[in-house]
Amino acid sequence: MRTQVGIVGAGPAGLLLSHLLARQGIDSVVLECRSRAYVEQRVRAGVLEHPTVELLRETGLAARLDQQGLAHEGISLRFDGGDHRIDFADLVGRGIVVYGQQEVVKDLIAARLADGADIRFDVSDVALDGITDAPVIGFVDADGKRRELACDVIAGCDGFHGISRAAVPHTVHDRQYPFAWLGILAKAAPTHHELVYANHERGFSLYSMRSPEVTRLYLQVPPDTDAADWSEAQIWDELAVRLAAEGFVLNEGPLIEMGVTGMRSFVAEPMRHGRLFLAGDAAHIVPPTGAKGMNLAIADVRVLADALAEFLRDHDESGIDSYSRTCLRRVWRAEHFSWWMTSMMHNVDAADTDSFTRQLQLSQLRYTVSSRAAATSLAENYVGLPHQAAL
Ligand code: FAS
Ligand code: PHB
Repeated sequence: MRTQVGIVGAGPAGLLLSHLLARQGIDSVVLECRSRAYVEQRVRAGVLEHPTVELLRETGLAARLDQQGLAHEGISLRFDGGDHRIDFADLVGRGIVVYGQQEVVKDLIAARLADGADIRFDVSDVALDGITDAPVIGFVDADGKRRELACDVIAGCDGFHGISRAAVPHTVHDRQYPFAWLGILAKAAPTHHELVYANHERGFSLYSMRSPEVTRLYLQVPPDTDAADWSEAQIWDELAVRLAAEGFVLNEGPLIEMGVTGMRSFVAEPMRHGRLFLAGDAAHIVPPTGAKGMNLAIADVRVLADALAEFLRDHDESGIDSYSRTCLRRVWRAEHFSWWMTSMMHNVDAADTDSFTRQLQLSQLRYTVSSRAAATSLAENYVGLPHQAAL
């Protein structure tokens, strides 16, 4: 087999890269170790930044998003028993759209297959070779046949647990947090029209949603928590305590999905080695408090698609030479914002409610919601700095 770009991974990064390359006349093959059904039902991110929504619209991927996505013009920070709204529209003149990552993946797969793209699901034994000069991806196809895909470049879009990062000599920046998130998806109509981030002395909780029928909720839990440690009743009871506020009603309902997500800040530098380019979670991880994970993956592949098109079509290497440096400026901006939101919202030691750290947190929260300058800083980072911003 031969193609111009061999893409490992059919998550948001790999699928969008394939789409953006095709729009520039560059062909690719996407190799995915899971089934189509698995990647389309995997519940993960929920918030699309403004630049992400604009890019999906500009590239013909937003039909369902514009029908079903929930446009939001702000979020609330809940602490000291009260709500404090951050008004994105007033502060920065743009907002976000709440639309599940699995819906984005479904839209991308449908668009790529309608375009005749070669996406191989259920592959195994993926191995990268010749990445400095003549890349070849070895793999076993879904039908059990061993194959070799010769390509001009390889895009490692295989997520944090993929194989690509190991093939790049890299430096690691890694920070793990002393807590995790227990997330539930419930068949319960949302009772509030925007997201609520709550800092409670018992721990952080997040109120989100997916549709007029489905609520998405998270609880800060100890880092080694097993979802089986919590009964549904215990989850709803704890959410009711941490999200309590005047006039706020929490609708309960049957759980559709439940899982525990670890909290980690991770960056592998550089994001390129020879003809191998890393994008998305393969290169970096952020704690989900800033709703940046998937958006960062999309920002990476926007840069990578242009760089590879200039290289493969126009024989101009400037884009691939600056790829890692360009992406890492945005990566570190998102890493900082996600660390800042995580540090401000999570009560690190629920037993020590008067600690120095807690007083710092409360002061940061009070300042953020009372200063227009501080609120604007949160707003412009949360809705997403423009992809062309000099960071
Ligand atoms: P992905 O991990 O999405 O995709 C990588 C793909 O590569 C996968 O389909 C995988 O099966 C495949 N793959 C792996 N190894 C392979 C191999 N050897 N061969 C072939 N294919 C291979 N972000 C948020 O903004 N908000 C959230 O609430 C949030 N929640 C999350 C919850 C969980 C449990 C996880 C793991 C992540 C969460 N994220 C969240 C982050 C998430 O949205 C990622 O940022 C996003 O999926 C990144 O997209 P990709 O880089 O495409 O990686
Ligand atoms: C979600 O809706 O899943 C979500 C929203 C905001 C976050 C993280 C997750 O910061």
